Order: sequence, then structure tokens, then C-alpha cells
Amino acid sequence: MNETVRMTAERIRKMEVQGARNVAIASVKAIQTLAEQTKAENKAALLNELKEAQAVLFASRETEPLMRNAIRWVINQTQDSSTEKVDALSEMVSSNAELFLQNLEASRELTAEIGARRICDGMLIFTHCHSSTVTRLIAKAKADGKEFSVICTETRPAFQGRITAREMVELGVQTMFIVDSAARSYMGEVDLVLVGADAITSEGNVVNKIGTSGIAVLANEARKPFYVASELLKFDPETLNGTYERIEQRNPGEVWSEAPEKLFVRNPAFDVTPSRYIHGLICEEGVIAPQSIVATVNRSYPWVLKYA
Ligand code: RI2
Repeated sequence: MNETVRMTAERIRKMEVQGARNVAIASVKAIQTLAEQTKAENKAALLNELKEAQAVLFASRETEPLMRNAIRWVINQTQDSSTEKVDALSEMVSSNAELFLQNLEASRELTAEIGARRICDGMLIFTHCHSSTVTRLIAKAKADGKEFSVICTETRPAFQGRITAREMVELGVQTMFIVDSAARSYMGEVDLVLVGADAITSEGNVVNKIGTSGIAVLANEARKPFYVASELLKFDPETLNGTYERIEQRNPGEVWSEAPEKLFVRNPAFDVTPSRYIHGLICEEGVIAPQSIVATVNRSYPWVLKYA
């Protein structure tokens, strides 16, 4: 097993790499390194190495379709090539990885540009956990000269809300920080809820950090718009064939490291927000109805549907 791939999978598993985008980026870079370092003597051996790396990276975090779509695309371009020469194939993996990362960056910029238009002066925006896509969108609104404030949850058990809070403060955005259970107490004051996504299902449901669906219900109760900012490639094609999105269960020790013996602590990393609670999905193709996800993905990335 390539050492970079093994270490990357380990860092993702231990959450030293966080956020769906960062997980996908780290995985694609690991595949790129493997291709640059390979000692494979023929195409079949190189493909074996790539598939082995794919399996290890896929297993590092279950609920990450962006990573799966990214790795499959990069590897399949190589597999489908008529070239048999290992050097040329390694070069192909590396340049396709680069191309994928550039496109991912462009998608985030477009998503940020589109989403920033939904932010108006004087708004109070509620967010949960840490999404680099949401941060980028807010940074764009700020750079456009908008004045608004943000309220973010701490996001138990791993406190990713602290990352968001720090970034907001660094951007010069007035920011309030609350415990997760205070969400309902402040929802009445909020103008817009904005969260990221880890996965989008074929029905337009969104899988995101645990607690997101409760916040969506609160937004609905208070009649506040709830938006998800996400690249289209977080769509999970396997949900189209009936497979449920797998929800990663993390170590109970993250919740209570010295819990009494025999106590049954559960620690799901994500939950599912049904599409009916989502006003819009802000993506590189615009603000779309979550239910139109399959048609939109089919227009922009038809190859993804091959993995259904
Ligand atoms: P970006 C995170 O998961 C959060 O759930 C966040 O909303 C989502 O990834 C998307 O993040 P985790 O890795 O891809 O913290 O927008 O479990 O950065």
C-alpha cells in the first residue's frame, strides 16, 4: 500500500482532515502521489494499485460521496484510456487529478458568487458546523461590501463550530456563538439559515452534520428560509438505485470519554434533512429546488449517473 494513501486515509479517519471538500481534495492528492510514485510495470498492476487505494480511501469516511465521485472519475479516465504505457497513464492520473481540483475550486467560487446574492445588509445568518463552502460564500458577501451578522452553533461533539466562529471573526463579521441546544431560542431573530452538505440523495434530501435536520425543523416552525450550499458533486449516485446513504457512526468516546461502563453512548456524525424543509440548494448551476438534483447533475456531470 502506498504510504501517502495509507497516511491520508488515517488522517481522514481521525478527522485531522475535516469537511467534505477537504476530504475529497486530500484523497485526490493522495491518488495523484500514488501515480507519481508507482513502480507498477504494466497497466493492470497500476490499476490494481489505484483500486486498492480507492478501497482504503472510501473506507476512511462513509458519508462522503464527493470523495467517491472524485476518485472514481480520476481512476476511470485512466482505466478507459487506450494507452498501455505506465508512464503515460501515471501522467494521465496526475493531470486529471489536477483538472478535477481546478474544477472543484471553480464550482465553489460560482456557488459563493450565486449564494452571496442571497445575503442582504442587516441580515442575521444562522449556520451549523463548519462548511468551507458556506465560509467562502459569506466571505464573498463580505467582500461585496454587505454588512450582516452570523450566529453559529458550537456543534457537539467535535466543536467544528469553533472553526466557523474563528473564520467569521477573522473576516470581520459580527458573530454570536451558542451551544447547539440554544438554536430554538434564537431562531426567531434569524433571517436566513445556511448550511453545507456532505451528501445529497436522489430525492433531494441533504445529509449534513448531526443536528442539521433539527435546525431545519426549527427554521420551518419559525418560517425562516433554510438553504444548503453545496457543489453538485456531493450528489450520491448510489441513492438512485435504492441504496440508503450510510450514516457514519463515530467513536462514543468523542461524546463522553469517561462514560460509566455499560452506558450505551451513540454518536452518529450526520443526519438527513428532508427536501421539504429546504428552500433551495445553492450550487454552481444556481439556486435550484433540491428535488431537481438528478436532472441538474445529469446536465452538468452526466458521468456521475453511471455509478448508480
Ligand atoms: P464543506 C462537514 O462534515 C460538515 O457536515 C459540513 O457541513 C460538511 O462537511 C461540508 O463541508 P465533517 O467532515 O465541504 O465535519 O462545505 O464531519 O467544507
